[in-house]
Amino acid sequence: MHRLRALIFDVDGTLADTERDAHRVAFNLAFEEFSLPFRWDVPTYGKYLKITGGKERLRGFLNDHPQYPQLSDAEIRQIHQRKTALYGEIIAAGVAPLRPGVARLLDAAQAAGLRLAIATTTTPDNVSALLQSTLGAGAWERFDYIGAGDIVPHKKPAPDIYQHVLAQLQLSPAECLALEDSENGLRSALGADLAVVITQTEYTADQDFSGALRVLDHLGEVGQPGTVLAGTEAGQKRVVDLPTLEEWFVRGSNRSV
Ligand code: XBP
Ligand code: MG
Repeated sequence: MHRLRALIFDVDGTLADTERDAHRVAFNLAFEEFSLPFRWDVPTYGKYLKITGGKERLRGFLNDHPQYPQLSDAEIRQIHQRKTALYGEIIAAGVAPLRPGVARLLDAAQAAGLRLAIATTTTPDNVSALLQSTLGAGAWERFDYIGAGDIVPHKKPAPDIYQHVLAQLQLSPAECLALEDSENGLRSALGADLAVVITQTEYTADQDFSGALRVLDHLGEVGQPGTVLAGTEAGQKRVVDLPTLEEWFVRGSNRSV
């Protein structure tokens, strides 16, 4: 049996609910600036969120809509670069607070000597903007390693980003726990042999989380517990702290979903 030695966090949807009111809005502002004849409403964005990576998402949308200008890879990169800058401005304005329990768990893990890491498909500048606006200066340094964006060729649901982060941490998957919000993230982490706890979002609530240790609405705070949504503990209220994660992790072979 292995001891839990690191927590690996996804970013969008897991650290903060960034997609609807930050990424989507930044894409639309960029589309406007580049005089593109389409915008992404909330349901449309939800549909294309299944394609991870902003550049890949835009390409996927254009493939489905031949009536719109078919942009070159260079044009998509340029639009995406502007979207990243706009996202940074939106996040700096404070629209995406950390989800319940995230700051509490980060503090507890560090106090207990666990290592922290990030595995995300989002652009590194976006991680930096979010950490800065929510946890302040120096937040990046709290993580032993931050794996983000195009650092690996294949984004989630491929396991590459988690395998890359594990290699950088020099830890085995049996020593780490991943925290995710989406099916793509879950598949990526499971593909790297990691145990996974899901905190779902409005956009991911109908997804298939089979194979996760637990699925909750959020990690909870004292006085505002999260709810386990599936499996043997379904309906239980939990403030997910480090002992809770360790218990789920150790009993991981007894997967409940
Ligand atoms: C979510 C994503 C990202 C963001 C947009 O990443 O798929 O593509 O939606 O960011 P995760 P970019 O849940 O792994 O954090 O436009 O920078 O790709
Ligand atoms: Mg996510």
